[in-house]
Amino acid sequence: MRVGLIGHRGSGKTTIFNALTGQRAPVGEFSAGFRGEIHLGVIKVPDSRFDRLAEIFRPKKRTPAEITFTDFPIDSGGEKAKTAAAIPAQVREVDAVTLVLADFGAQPNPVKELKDLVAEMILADIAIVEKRISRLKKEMGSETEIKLLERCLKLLESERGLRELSMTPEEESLLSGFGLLSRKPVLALFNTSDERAGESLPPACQEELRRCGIPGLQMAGRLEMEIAQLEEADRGAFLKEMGIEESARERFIRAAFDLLDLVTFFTTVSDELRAWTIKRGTAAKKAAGKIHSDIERGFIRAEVMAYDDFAALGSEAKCREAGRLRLEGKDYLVQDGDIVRFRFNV
Ligand SMILES: Nc1nc2c(ncn2[C@@H]2O[C@H](COP(=O)(O)OP(=O)(O)OP(=O)(O)O)[C@@H](O)[C@H]2O)c(=O)[nH]1
Ligand SMILES: [Mg+2]
Repeated sequence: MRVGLIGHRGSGKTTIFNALTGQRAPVGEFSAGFRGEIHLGVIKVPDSRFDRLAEIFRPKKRTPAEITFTDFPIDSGGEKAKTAAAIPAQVREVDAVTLVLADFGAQPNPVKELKDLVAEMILADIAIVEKRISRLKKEMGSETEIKLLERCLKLLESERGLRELSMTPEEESLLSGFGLLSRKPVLALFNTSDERAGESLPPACQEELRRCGIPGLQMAGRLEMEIAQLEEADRGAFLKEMGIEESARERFIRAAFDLLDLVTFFTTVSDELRAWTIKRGTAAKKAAGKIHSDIERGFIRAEVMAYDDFAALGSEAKCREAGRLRLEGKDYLVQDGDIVRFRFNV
């Protein structure tokens, strides 16, 4: 899963990026010379079920689920913010957006930053949708698509995100290529000062989040960055001393899975155990597309075992015997922990 970090100048994007990935990308005023640079970091998603499956299968290769974080240079909140150019085009390629909001320093106003960013994402989508509509009109393109895009435009112009639009799967796929920002899952991350580590979100923030339908979490970025940059051996003791139970990374992963409603399924193909992240409620055929578009296209059926059954019975043969190996069709909704083998034909 690709997660993009965006936020106002100096809101702590790179600090949070370091906290989540353990990297040492330059932060603060000294980072001025590095502005414009994109930072990329990959972390593995810890999962005790994955570890247990690895013990049972003893696969040659183990590929846990990963999250790739991208820290984008951005002009949000600055001059460009009043145009559609504030958010770089690459953000369209991520699966989920995290808004980093400064809630530290002399006069923080994270609620305003949140509102600005939501507005900027809408502005950027308006530009894309308008351009596409005028092109379709000029080239006598599909009426269906024009109608759909005009519906989108109307909503955007009333300052509402496309997340609110209910669409048929066909409409969904018409739009999927544009990477519309206001349709992406979003998480608001309030970056607080060290003293407020572990506190819950103030009511004003919670209210604004509710209003725009965005889930939020709080993190003391600078402190968490320092912890993440400690040597592995010192980290545990430090966390204990500070009374912190879970690192920023663990907390973020849990929040992301929870708030973005993600689940994990496992595959074991050619001696590789692999974990995949999908949205809860994804149909088997679409989940197959996560692995390869050929498997989606040529989907025949999925052979599924629930993790709990497999862990209890200990082998595929035992699952089969106990009637716990199921054959599922393309519309089966893949469940958290499913161990899946796709049958396909290309
Ligand atoms: N007190 C405090 N300071 C922070 C926190 N997070 C970031 N800062 C400070 O804010 C400044 C900017 O942090 P960066 O992480 O570089 O912010 P950024 O959003 O990446 O900035 P640009 O890339 O320039 O837009 C630095 O001086 C940080 O030390 C925090 O949680 N608490
Ligand atoms: Mg930065």
